[in-house]
Order: sequence, then C-alpha cells, then structure tokens
Amino acid sequence: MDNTKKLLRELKADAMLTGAADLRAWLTGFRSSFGFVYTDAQESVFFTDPRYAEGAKEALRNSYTGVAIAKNEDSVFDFIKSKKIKKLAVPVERLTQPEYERLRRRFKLVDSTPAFVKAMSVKNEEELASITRACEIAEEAYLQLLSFLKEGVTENETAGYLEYLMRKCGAEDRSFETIAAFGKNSSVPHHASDGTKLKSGMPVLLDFGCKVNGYCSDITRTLWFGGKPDDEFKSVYESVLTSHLLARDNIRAGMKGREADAIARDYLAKQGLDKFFTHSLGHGIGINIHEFPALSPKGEAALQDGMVFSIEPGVYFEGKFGIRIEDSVTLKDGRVVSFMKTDKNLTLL
Ligand SMILES: [Mn+2]
Repeated sequence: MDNTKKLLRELKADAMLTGAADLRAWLTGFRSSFGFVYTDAQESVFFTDPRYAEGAKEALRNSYTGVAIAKNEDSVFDFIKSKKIKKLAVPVERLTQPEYERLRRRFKLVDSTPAFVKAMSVKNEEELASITRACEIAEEAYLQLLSFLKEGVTENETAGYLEYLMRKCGAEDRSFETIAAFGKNSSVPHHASDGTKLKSGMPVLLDFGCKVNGYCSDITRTLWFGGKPDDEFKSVYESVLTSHLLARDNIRAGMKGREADAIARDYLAKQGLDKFFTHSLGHGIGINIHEFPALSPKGEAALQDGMVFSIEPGVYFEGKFGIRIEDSVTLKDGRVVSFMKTDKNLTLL
C-alpha cells in the first residue's frame, strides 16, 4: 500500500492499475494467478477472482479499502471507466496488445514498469529475510544431495531429487528449472538436464534455487566426481573461483553494473579465459529470478545497498567441460555480503 502510493506520486498519475503477477505480489505481499490492484488518491482496491477472494480479504484487510471479485478483466475495466481519471499508470511492457489498445483509447497511459523495476531492486528487511531463508534451504538441500551422487544416477533424477530436498527443507517451490549437468554437458551454460548418467571422472555442475514467501535464491556449484581432475580442470577452477572472490571483495555500492562485471572479466582476460566467459557476471534476484540490476558489460545502473544479485562467473570449453561458481549476495554498508555458506573450493566426491 505504501509502495503503491509512493509509485503513484512518483509517476504523477491520477491512478495506477497493476495486473502483472510479480508486480502485484510485490505491491500487496499477496500471491495469486489472477488479479489487479487499482489505486488512486482516495482508494486502493484489489480485484481478484472468487478462488482468492477470501484469502485476499484476510491478507489485505488493513491496507486496502476493498477487495472486489472480478470474473475477468472486463469487470476491472468497467470499474475504472466509471472513474474520473485522465492519466493512468500501467506496466505497459506487461500488457497484452488488446489490453493496451483498450486502455489507450480511454486514458492517457504512463508506463509504470521502470518505476517498479527500480523500486523492487532494493529490498527491505522482510524481503532480505525471505531471501536469506531461501538461500539457507538451497544450501541445506545441496549438502544432503551430495551423498545421492553415485555412479549411474541421471541428471534428471539428480535435478528432481534436489528439488524434492529443497521442498523437504521448507521451500515452497524451485526458483527456476534446476540444472544438473554431468561431464561435457557442463559446458552448456543452460543445459537441459537429461538421461545422462554419472560416471567416475566427470565434473558435476548444479545450478538451482528455491522460493520462500515468493522470493528466490540462486546458487551454482561445480564439483568433481570420482578420481582426480586433470591439471587443466583444476587450474580453470582456480581462475573462476579467484574471479568470483575478486568480484565479491571489490564490488562497492555506487559502482555501475558494468564496472562490477569488469572485475571478474578483466581477471579472466589476464588468464586468457575471457572469451570462454560467455554470459554476464550477475543479475538481480527477488520475486523474479532475473531482475534489475544487470552486472554485465552493458550495465549502466549503479549498484545500491539493499540490492540482491548473483555473482556467477563461468568458463565453458565446448564439448569438454564448464565451470560456474555462483552465490546470491546483497550490498550492505557499501560492500558485498554473500548469503551462501557452503564451500566454494573444489569439492572432490
Ligand atoms: Mn543466476
């Protein structure tokens, strides 16, 4: 509610209408697959369908002037048509074309998306607590998974079991499709887990995370299974780890995303590995697994205290192996604080 009024003032609009699920969840703290939040200077109404009405009434009773049942968008649009408003703030990028056309005919539209994206990137204490818990659970599940990694298990089984463990440890869901990549599959940064079986002498890359109160965690660990890795693997692992630690220790509030990215990228360039670092250093994390800010060569926005993002340098040798080491972190008093506690040194299983 406070967030809504703040955005309304900032956007200098007469009213604000928000339908996108993530933006709505951030405004209200209430999660639902269908709904709209309407706010003007006088009132704030939460529209949802009958499935959520009771829960919404209970959850929003102190902050909303009303919870209304809407069978579909038509009833919401009928309601706002009855209002004497000219300038309406809506997340234009999130509207369907028909929604946009309909609203555009009647109102002067202002895009609320940039204001949302910026406001959502800085987390409050409650949001940080949810993310902290989501990170703890992901790591607890990871530690429990290690004894499951035996010769013959498939990537798919591993991904599924890791997701089960996260739920068992208290997560409500996974943050995104879990990546378990064995052997040369680890060289594909977003490998889709398949029936590949674990064999001795393989790297294992696990990229996963879970949700608590709707907030995500994101972590990647690369391990070695069976026997001993060769010198090339060990040396690349050390380089990726060093680039991760350099970024963690040297990123400061006030830096641009691209300056943060450059800390890891420049170090990997000195090792002759930058051309194998094929993605950005990190991304914001919150209700969405990928959000603002971008820690990438194109990231112009300044990092701020309270932001939560990933640090995830990676090096990929096509057809051979890939190594990525990722923590979810936040900025506090100008410096990086990682949410993760598990060891980042090379683990041999
Ligand atoms: Mn990530």
